[in-house]
Amino acid sequence: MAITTHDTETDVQDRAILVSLVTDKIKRTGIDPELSLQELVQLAETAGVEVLDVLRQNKETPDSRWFIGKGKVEELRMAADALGANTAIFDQELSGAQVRNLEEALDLKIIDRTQLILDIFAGRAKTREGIIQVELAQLSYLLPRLSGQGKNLSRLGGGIGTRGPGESKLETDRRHIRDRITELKRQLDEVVKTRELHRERRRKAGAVQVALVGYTNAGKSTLLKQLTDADVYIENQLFATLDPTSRVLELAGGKEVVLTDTVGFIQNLPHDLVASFRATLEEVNEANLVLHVVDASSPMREEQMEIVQSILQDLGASGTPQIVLFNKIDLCQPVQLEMLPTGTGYLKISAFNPEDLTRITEMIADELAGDTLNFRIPGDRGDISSLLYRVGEVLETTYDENDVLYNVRLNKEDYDKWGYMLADFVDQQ
Ligand SMILES: Nc1nc2c(ncn2[C@@H]2O[C@H](COP(=O)(O)OP(=O)(O)OP(=O)(O)O)[C@@H](O)[C@H]2O)c(=O)[nH]1
Ligand SMILES: [Mg+2]
Repeated sequence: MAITTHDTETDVQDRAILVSLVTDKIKRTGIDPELSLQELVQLAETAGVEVLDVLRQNKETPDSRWFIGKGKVEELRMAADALGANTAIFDQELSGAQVRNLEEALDLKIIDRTQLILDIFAGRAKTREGIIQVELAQLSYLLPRLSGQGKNLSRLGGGIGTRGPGESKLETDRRHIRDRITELKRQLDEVVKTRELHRERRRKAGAVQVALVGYTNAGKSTLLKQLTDADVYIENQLFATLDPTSRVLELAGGKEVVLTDTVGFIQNLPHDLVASFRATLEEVNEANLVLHVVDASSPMREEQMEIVQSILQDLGASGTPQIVLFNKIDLCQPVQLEMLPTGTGYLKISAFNPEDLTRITEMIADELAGDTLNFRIPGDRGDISSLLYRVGEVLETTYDENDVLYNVRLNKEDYDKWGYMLADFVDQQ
């Protein structure tokens, strides 16, 4: 993707120069700094920022005072003057002192990747839960950056545009922010309890949960919409979805599952955000099956898949059965298609191809269907027979003297749940 710039100018728009510092430490992470920078451009544009230019520097370690080297600070000042920038956005996380020093030296608004992501989330939050979680993440990010901030406090919290925690909330001191954090956590606890009640109800109703997860912009919401006609927000931008949306999906064969769309993941997802969004992300933990949606056309496909897997691991959901959906194959080059892994658990799809949608529901049905087992039930154990009909799908019934032989399809969860009653009746031959 080319670095895009815009010519249109509005009064309120942030006009930014992006800055990337590649240190030895970053090189060791294996993340391509150029791809990361491309992503930063997308993030900035998503936040409504006009990207004017990009500056890069290679340096063993960051400068403790300026983050970038002194000479680069000068270069940034000249570029900002020449292009009329009012903001500099750094691709790596800055300390509070570095932000302050740069702001004073350059008279530019200084923002780092984390703050930019938090700003985008702030603009997206719609539900009470989402709004509380974002503010909590913003304040947690801000708090350690306030030391010695004095009167400049409100300036730091400004963020992109007029969003962010807002000046009114930040004009007081750290103690007030701590109080606010405590209050937000209390409110969040309440909302979380309500969410847990809903979840509990769904669990009791025996609903099978399927979660759409994946890197931001992979096509999760598009798939939810295509599969269930849900009226959800879809945009070619990062973090279009913030709050989980659930819809009933009917599978081939008539079985129904609850399909949930979730917030997209991204590399270096701010830690405060993950912590604050734990309740929302727990929807993923509850899932019986994870549909991992991948943008197969992305040059960062492999890195993105790894990032998603590591976040799933952090959430404790790495053991949940998973189907990988390689989406957007209509945008793939032939060579990209060839490189995609094949086999069970993988599907190559386009969200807009109805045949692929059918293949998805078939694969979900297969995955949830589980294995078939043979049971031998004595004629006087009608209780066990009816349990089999209730929890499994009886495929075949035959009679052998006083016993009834059943061939039953039973998924793993139901077998785990009812095994203590059924195990004695499994027919080994
Ligand atoms: N060409 C093509 N575009 C697709 C396909 N699936 C989704 N898109 C487009 O990709 C963009 C992102 O789709 P979304 O469904 O919003 O992606 P998401 O994964 O929900 O993204 P976030 O909510 O931001 O995490 C939209 O412009 C979709 O129209 C596909 O199979 N082919
Ligand atoms: Mg979405």
